[in-house]
Amino acid sequence: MEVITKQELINFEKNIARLWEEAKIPYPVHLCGGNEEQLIKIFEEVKEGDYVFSTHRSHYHYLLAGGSKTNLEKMIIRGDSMHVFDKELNFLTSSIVAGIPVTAVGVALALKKKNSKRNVWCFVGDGAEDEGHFYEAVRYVDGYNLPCTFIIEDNDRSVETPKSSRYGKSKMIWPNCVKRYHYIATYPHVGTGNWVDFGGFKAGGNSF
Ligand SMILES: Cc1ncc(C[n+]2csc(CCOP(=O)(O)OP(=O)(O)O)c2C)c(N)n1
Ligand SMILES: [Mg+2]
Repeated sequence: MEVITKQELINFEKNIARLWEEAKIPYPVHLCGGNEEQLIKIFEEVKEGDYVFSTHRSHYHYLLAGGSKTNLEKMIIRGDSMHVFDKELNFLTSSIVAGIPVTAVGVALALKKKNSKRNVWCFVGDGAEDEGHFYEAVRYVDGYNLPCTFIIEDNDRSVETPKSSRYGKSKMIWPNCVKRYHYIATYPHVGTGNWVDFGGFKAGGNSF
């Protein structure tokens, strides 16, 4: 798989932000940022032919799964930032929070039945971690030992709300098929100010 660098990832999103600012993308876009190093490391384990399932914030996952920048930019410009799909790469997203784990489980079950060596990698945000659909998917994968790893991308935000406001001090202990990484998001958030001047790619007025 072609290796993409941290700087290339950042540059890609900066370019998308610029296109959005120039009103060349009249659709919602969820930028990535701040999690480049963690993702590059995780993707070292992803093998060609594996399935990668992502969320509304999928640009980095697609590029790291081997997707082409040109192809992704085209998809984003035509309004598909939240619906990135590539059959050749076994790459699929869902913009519904916690919508994708159930698909990941189904594919993992099929892979197991076929004695395939392929794995499923399913990314979710910490907001999706709150949802019942995620719990059900994890339980099934754990219970039937399916070839699926869930990765919680924990930026301590579901839109603008931190975990402490959502669930107090509650901390779930998940089985081994669930991994987590933490990051401080650097993308600008809608409603927090600085969409116009996203200078330095930091969220102005947003206290992460
Ligand atoms: C079922 C559903 N409810 C609400 C939304 C609106 N929504 C979009 S992103 C988001 C927050 C998701 O937070 P998280 O899963 O932590 O992902 P992050 O944006 O932090 O990467 C919400 C509620 C949605 N997409 N789907
Ligand atoms: Mg989050």
